[in-house]
Amino acid sequence: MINFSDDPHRRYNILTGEWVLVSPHRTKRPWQGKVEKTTGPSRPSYDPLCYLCPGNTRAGGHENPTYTDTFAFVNDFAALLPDSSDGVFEKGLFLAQGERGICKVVCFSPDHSLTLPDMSVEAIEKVVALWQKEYMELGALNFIQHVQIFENKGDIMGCSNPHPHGQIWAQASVPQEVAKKSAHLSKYWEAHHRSLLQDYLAQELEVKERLICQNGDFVALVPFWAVWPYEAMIIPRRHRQHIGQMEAAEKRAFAAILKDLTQRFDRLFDTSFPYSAGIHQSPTDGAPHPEWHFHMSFYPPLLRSASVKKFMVGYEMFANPQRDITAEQAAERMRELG
Ligand code: H2U
Repeated sequence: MINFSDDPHRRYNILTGEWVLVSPHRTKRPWQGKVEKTTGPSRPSYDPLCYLCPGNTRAGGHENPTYTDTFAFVNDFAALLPDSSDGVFEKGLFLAQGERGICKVVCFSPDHSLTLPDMSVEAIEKVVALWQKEYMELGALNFIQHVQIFENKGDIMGCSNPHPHGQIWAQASVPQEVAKKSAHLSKYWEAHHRSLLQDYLAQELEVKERLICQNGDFVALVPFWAVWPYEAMIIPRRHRQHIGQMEAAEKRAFAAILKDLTQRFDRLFDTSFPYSAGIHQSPTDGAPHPEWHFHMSFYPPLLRSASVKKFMVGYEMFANPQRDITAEQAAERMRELG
């Protein structure tokens, strides 16, 4: 039998089919590195030089409206374009495919000084409503098969501006992370006619070891197969394929658990916690996708303090991801921060 808190072992990710190496015995080794507390500089509510603040002119020359809650616009430096070629290039072993799409930037608040955990549940609910609207509208376009909603937060994650914002990339093909999950969700659906993630959630609720926080409609937990030290996932209790299916009360509950989880993150190392977060949900390719169960994942890089991050290098680049602190230990710390 494996002792999860002592023995090196591998854990399987049921959504992607990938493995993570867990080395819990290594958490007992001495740590001689720095542990710093970094409370970033406080920011004004309005920055005349910020390209996302209301009323300001963006780099592309467009002027932002004096928006009062949320605001979405087409990225002035979009990675995908709606009218580019979608032709295929194939010559010998060289294969390429033109990719069309639409990229948008979503401002969460007009207040430059805030981040999601600082915002009220009511204000976060408006962000959720905008995500729903964008998913439905972009997904309804004929050439769009997938809509990726995400937030990149913090300098350490390469975020270019502290103004609270996220992005949406909608495109003509289903990207590979989603395709992997689709394959595993489908296989389970075909075999059991049940949502894989709903059955996984039921098991997590029974053992309780990896739960962080929950409300009537959502559960936040550290997944069994977490790769990042404090990786987390928000899963709806009901089988919802995409965020467009959330009713008014669920929208409020989603906003509430987003606030609860991100506040805990900020308390963990007493810093505005950096992460990449994204919503995975049913592709918009016109197929019914009964297998899909939407969820939001948080991949935060920090390991030990506001300045000590985990590096995905060496063995992780060449073999497979590895972690020391177990998912159970991470979840326990996150629970205590409530
Ligand atoms: P990041 O902070 O995650 O880099 O996102 C900011 C996005 O805002 C980035 O994709 C876009 C950049 O292209 N942007 C504009 O669309 N207009 C601007 O005036 C500056 C930045």
